Amino acid sequence: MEPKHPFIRSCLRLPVEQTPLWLMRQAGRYLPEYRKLRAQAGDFMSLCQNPELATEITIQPIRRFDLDAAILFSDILVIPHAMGMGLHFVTGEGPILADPMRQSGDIDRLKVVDPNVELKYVMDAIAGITRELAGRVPLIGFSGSPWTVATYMVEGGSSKTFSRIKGMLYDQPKTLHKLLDRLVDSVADYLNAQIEAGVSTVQIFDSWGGALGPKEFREFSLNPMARIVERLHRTNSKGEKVPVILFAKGCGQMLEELADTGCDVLGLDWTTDLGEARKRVGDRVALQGNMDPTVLYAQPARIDAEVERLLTAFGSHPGHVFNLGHGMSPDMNPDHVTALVESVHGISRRIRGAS
Ligand code: 1CP
Repeated sequence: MEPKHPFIRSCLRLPVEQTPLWLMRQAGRYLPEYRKLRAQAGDFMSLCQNPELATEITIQPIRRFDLDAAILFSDILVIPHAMGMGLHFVTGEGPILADPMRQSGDIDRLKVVDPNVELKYVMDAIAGITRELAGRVPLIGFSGSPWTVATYMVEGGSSKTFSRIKGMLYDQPKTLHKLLDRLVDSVADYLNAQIEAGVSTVQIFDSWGGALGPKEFREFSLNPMARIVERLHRTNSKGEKVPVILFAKGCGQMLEELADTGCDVLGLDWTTDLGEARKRVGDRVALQGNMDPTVLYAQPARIDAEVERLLTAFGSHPGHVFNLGHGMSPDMNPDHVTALVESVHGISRRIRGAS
């Protein structure tokens, strides 16, 4: 049976009347209703671990805007947390992971994760969200890529230089591979459990793939992601296809090789030209993206012009999911999101010739 939701249809390169969109970090601090719940919960991990609150936060942007997909409210760092690493979020500074991975013995101490045990709260949230959405829009599940999650586990938090993990990459490549192998298993099991729990699509975020040169990217980021894509269940229990999206930030030069992983959709950041990218990948994969998120700081008329430019660059072929090239920021104006959603739907209907 053919999927009916425009988002899933576009992921599978089936024709649609208007281009579907969702926004990375569409739930979060730019929404006053999120800030209210966040203040009540106290800390970010309490929100993630409470299925009722995670459900409510996932639905908030869907209530406010005519978006075509919801994304599970969680974080890529729940995996290291489930493996036994202490995790807390410091406002303004980001995540802090206790006792970072520095040598082989540290990796031996990590727990083997059963996603239906240590991450049961995520599966419960997925059940709650799918019940609440009742088929209105599909739900996207996600995980970080092994390389991106490993950067936090080795650095102990966010990094600008990646000095620890790149030191490990060049000095102790076997140790890094050992950690990445553990993460390939955990991420594949985790995403398959999300699919079993009811998500309609999964996205792998390789937010820091762009920190690597092409040779190192192939070995330490692309290869682990390809092994995960191979292991994912591409059909759910209802017999529906489950598209797989890879978003590798800063990796525009690797599109052909990313498409070779067998994923369905490639997420693009804003530094790649959308029209050129389409020419390069042809009909092999759908593309997702790629408006510079900072365009949302401009007035609605300027947002319209940028949407028109991007939709025209992609053209009327099937296989485009509109998105930002990276996540929303806390100081963005929700009214500009309303304008963006109207603009993408309205302009794409015209370009696709349906009105
Ligand atoms: O204080 C707060 O309220 C926490 C802010 C916040 C939020 C809203 C964090 C902390 N994570 C999230 C949610 C989140 N994280 C989602 C939810 C769904 C949605 O998109 O609406 C998703 C998909 C993520 C994924 C995530 N977390 C990524 C990959 C995507 C990306 O932005 O590149 C990364 C790198 C993280 C790590 C992380 N989580 C939070 C922070 C502050 C960071 C560090 C970012 C950095 O190192 O710069």
